[in-house]
Amino acid sequence: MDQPVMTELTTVDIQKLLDFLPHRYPFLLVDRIIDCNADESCIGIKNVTINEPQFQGHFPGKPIMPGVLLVEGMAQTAGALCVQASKSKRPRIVYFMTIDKVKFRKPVVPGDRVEFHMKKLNRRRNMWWYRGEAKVDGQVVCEAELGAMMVADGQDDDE
Ligand code: BDE
Repeated sequence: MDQPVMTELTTVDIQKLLDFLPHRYPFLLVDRIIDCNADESCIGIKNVTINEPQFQGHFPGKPIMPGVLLVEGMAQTAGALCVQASKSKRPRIVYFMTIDKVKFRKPVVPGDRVEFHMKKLNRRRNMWWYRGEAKVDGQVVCEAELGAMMVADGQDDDE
């Protein structure tokens, strides 16, 4: 029998998220991150509620989560993951550069708990690529591949 592999899956609660991400109301689109596995993978959680500004207009009388905001939630989840995983204490900023292979599978509505499953595809120097699947009740509602550049926030050189 193999020895059990020791893995430590960590949670980022909302207080820590507010440290890792610069986004604020109405544009912080993740409530919690669970199952962080170093910089490899994690799951962002967003609880969708009718009390969100986008539902005023998308659409009047027919609230549907805009698909681009699901992609933004993926980007924020992956951004928090690579900021948290970078061991350096120097502040970092993540710029998303590419979005590929996006598919919107099912509408997301108030009451849904969206999970942003993010998995690292590749990393080269300061570029990171992630594959994301947004799921509600275990069903994929949106998928995408994201590329981001992480740079020092300030005068410091990267790395
Ligand atoms: C399906 C797959 C992925 N994303 C969204 C859908 C979807 O069903 N969108 N529906 C939009 C919609 C908008 C209005 Br205004 C409306 O009256 C209805 Br009846 C809709 O289904």
